[in-house]
Order: sequence, then C-alpha cells, then structure tokens
Amino acid sequence: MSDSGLGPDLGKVFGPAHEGEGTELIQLLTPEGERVEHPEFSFDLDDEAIKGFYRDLVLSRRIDTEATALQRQGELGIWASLLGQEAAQVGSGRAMRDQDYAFPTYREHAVAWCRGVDPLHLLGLFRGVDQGGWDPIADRFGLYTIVIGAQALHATGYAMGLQRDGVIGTGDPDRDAAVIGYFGDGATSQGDVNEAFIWASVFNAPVVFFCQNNQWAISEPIERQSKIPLYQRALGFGFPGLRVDGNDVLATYAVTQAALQRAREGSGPTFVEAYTYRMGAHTTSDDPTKYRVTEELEQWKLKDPIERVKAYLSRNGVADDDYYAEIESEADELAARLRKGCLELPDPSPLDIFDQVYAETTEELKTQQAQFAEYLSSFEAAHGSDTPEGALR
Ligand SMILES: Cc1ncc(C[n+]2csc(CCOP(=O)(O)OP(=O)(O)O)c2C)c(N)n1
Repeated sequence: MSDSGLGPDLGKVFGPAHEGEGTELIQLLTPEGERVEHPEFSFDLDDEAIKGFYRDLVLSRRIDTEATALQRQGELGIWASLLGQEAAQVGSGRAMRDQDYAFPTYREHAVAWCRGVDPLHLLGLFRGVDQGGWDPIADRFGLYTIVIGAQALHATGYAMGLQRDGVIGTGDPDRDAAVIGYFGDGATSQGDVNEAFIWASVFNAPVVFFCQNNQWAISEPIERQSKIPLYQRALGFGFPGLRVDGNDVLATYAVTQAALQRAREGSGPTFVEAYTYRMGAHTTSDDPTKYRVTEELEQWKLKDPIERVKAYLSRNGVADDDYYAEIESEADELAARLRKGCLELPDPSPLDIFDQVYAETTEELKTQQAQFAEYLSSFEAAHGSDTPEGALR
C-alpha cells in the first residue's frame, strides 16, 4: 500500500514517471556515438545508410535555421522550429515505405523532407501565401494541422480506410500500408487523441501513434500532462507502447519500422513515445526563457541528435572532414535556394481560395467565385485598383 493507503504505490509499480534514461528507454546509439545493442530492437542498415541519415539531419536542421532567420527578417509570419527533434523525425520518416501515409502537426519539417516535399512549400505556408503547396496525395504527407491532436483522428480514419481497401496483411511488401499520426506530449491530453486511441484499438487500425515528447507544450511541462510515462498509457487502451530515445536516429528508425510493420501485417496500433527535447522556442512568437531554466537546455545539448551520429561516423572511419564539408556546402546551397525562392513566392490572388476548397470546384462555388470577381473589379472601375485594399490606398 502507498503512504496514502489508497492502493499500490504507482511510483514503485512504474518507476520514475519522467526519467528518460531508465531501462525502459530504447537506445541503439549513445550520445557519445557508441553503438549499443537492445534485446528486442536492432538496426539492420549499413554505414552508408547512417551517412544518409546524417545528411538528412544536417539538411533538415539547415532548413529550420534558414526559416527562423527568414521569420526574424519579416519574411515569414511565424515558424515552429524542429531544433533538437531532427532524429525523431528523420528516423520515423525514413522508416516509412512509399505507400505509407503520414499525418503531421505543424513541426514535422524533417518528416516532410523524408517524404520528398520541397521545403519551399513549408515556407509558403508559414509566409501565408498558400495553405501548404505540396500534394498530400502524391507525397503521402498530409497538410500541416494546427488544431492540436486532430490529426490523430484523421490518421486513424485513414488507417481504417486502408483496412477496407484490403491493403493490410496481404503479405505483399509493395502493397501493405500503414499510417503514422504525429503529435506532441501536450496533445496526449486532448480528447481527439484519446478518442483516436479507442477507435484504433477496437478496430485494430494499422496506425502508429508517434508522440514526440519534447518535454514542453508551449510553457506547460510534461509533469502537467501525465503522472505516468506517456508510453504506458497505451496499455490501458489495449495496444503496446514503447519509449525510444528520440535523439537517437538509429533507435527511432528501428522502433518505428517495427511498429509500422506490425500495423501493415494487421496486428494493429502501436504508441511510440520519442523522448526528446525542443531546443528552441515553441514558435518564433514564444520566449522560453520565461518558463524554463538554461541548465535544462545545456543538459540536452549534450544529447544532440546530430553530434552523436557524427561521432559514430568519425569514430568508425565511415566519414571524414571532406564528407562533412560536402554536406555543409550542400546545406549552404539549399539555404540559398530556399531564401531566394521564398522571397520570390507570389502573393495569392483573392480568387485563388475558391480553387482550393474541393479537388473539383462545384458549380455553386464557381458562381460565388464569379460574383466575387465582379465585386473586386468594381473597385478597379471606381478607383483604378482591383482590390478593396488597393482602392483605399
Ligand atoms: C485544440 C487546440 N488547443 C490549443 C491550441 C494552442 N496550442 C498551440 S501549440 C500548443 C501546445 C502543443 O504542445 P505539444 O502537443 O506538446 O506539441 P509541441 O508544440 O510541443 O510540438 C497549444 C496548446 C491549439 N492549436 N489547438
């Protein structure tokens, strides 16, 4: 009995609630870049693949740095940085097969990268000139979702659709598909996420719930979201939950790949808690120094997801300074292309919005579009401008 006399001491049953370094944490690459084995999960790719991961990590961090700079210079309305979460995103993103589908939040820039989405499309969204210019069907990467946790339901619904399409458990590796729903630690307190867990569980939906526990939901710490480790919640819903070192790209890859495979085979959902840290601000509108201490960030810098891969590559003679310089110059080129492309993005026409409601515009919408066009042209006739704003100038 616990001190309160109300029942078993949960602390003893589950261990410390928010200690990421316990035996429960699945890790294959230490912060020092040493490979370690895990009894259940192994990394089965070669060193060339790890070099590829390094490139993904560096380039996605550069996309992020450039976007933050563009926002600071007034070229983006806002930016949600992924700094510190690159490994969680690259590991899970690279574990997907072409036919799998991802439902992101607003921070999954490295997953977008892995899906082949041009980062310029991400900038267009945050610049406010479009609603995300990528093709969610062709790229198999959904639109960014700001409504916290809503995409967990979308992911589950899509996964149930895959079941009905008969593309689960056929044994054909090019056909069987699964879904990943991304969300943060704060989102686990949302009704939508908990509802998604129930639907996914009882319908055995082929979905991986991929939670990046970055320790903070804006200014709310993880201790205010859960009294037990998040991954242990899955058991109560009836499916497995795992905690992986989210700063370890090898472990994140291995765990996500296993969870996706389980889903594709028809064995149902898995909850993956990627234990990581948001090293930057929540968004460019946030000042984290108001609510967290510098020492915390300093501790997490020692677990940097990129440095450990670099340490591994160097330590094992897989890559040298020439390789790192090559990737740096590729990052420079990417950043320059994004900057130029961002500044050249055209402002949308007020009429464009009608084209983006349905895949095929309805007759009713076409009528409304024509009426709106006529309304806009009335300003031109009266004032020599085709917009109300222009007419006021
Ligand atoms: C339904 C809903 N409620 C509140 C918000 C405001 N909001 C934006 S981000 C955020 C915190 C989300 O934290 P978390 O799920 O941990 O994800 P993170 O941003 O840390 O990646 C909140 C509450 C929102 N966007 N949607």
